[in-house]
Amino acid sequence: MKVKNRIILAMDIMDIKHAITVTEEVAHFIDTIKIGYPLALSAGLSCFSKFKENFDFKIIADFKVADIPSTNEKICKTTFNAGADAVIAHGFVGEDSVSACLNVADEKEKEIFLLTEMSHPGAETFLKEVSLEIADMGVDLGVKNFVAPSTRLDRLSKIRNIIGKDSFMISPGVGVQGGDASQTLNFADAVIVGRSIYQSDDPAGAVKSIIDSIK
Ligand code: NUP
Repeated sequence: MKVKNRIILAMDIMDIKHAITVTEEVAHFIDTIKIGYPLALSAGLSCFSKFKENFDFKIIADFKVADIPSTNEKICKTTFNAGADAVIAHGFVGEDSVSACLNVADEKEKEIFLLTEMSHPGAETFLKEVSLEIADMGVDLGVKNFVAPSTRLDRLSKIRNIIGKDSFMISPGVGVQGGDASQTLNFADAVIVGRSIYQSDDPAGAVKSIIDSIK
């Protein structure tokens, strides 16, 4: 996946009209959007097609899929059928659950992003212990796309070493959570940014200043 300006907009505004209005302001700079539970649960899965009608964007569904294989399969099928180009899946559930997501993605010619370590402080309690092994497992399974935190650059760097330079890595946590876009992009291929853009009085200006900071 190639991402324009190396910035993915995390659209967590929960009102679809407002979400589209704010996205319009930054649409010139962006070609990939991440939609998760906040908007999908408020507006329904039809929010994917609404975005597709309005923008020529790729959509990453951030559903952090983390169930038994047969349920993961159903979740991924429904999400891809609704128009998502990629789905984020959790790795801690193990090989069979991740494989179920990968199989559906292959069948539908879509993509899976494997979530390794998360960006919030609570991830240190449990997830950090296993995130490098999750990355390893992803490589063994043939996963091509990974998610890892911009808030812990040492971990981001370790995860990059495991997945190799040819894997694609996207990184949330820039801005409000404390991560720095430019430093993150030393390891990641693109940053995921939400509140610093969509809560700004000037979303386009906010995107521009990130672009300037990463040049
Ligand atoms: O580890 C993760 N951290 C994280 O923030 C994995 C995620 N998917 N996210 C998501 O990235 C989070 O749910 C939100 O949609 C986005 C970051 O948003 P913000 O902190 O820039 O507002």
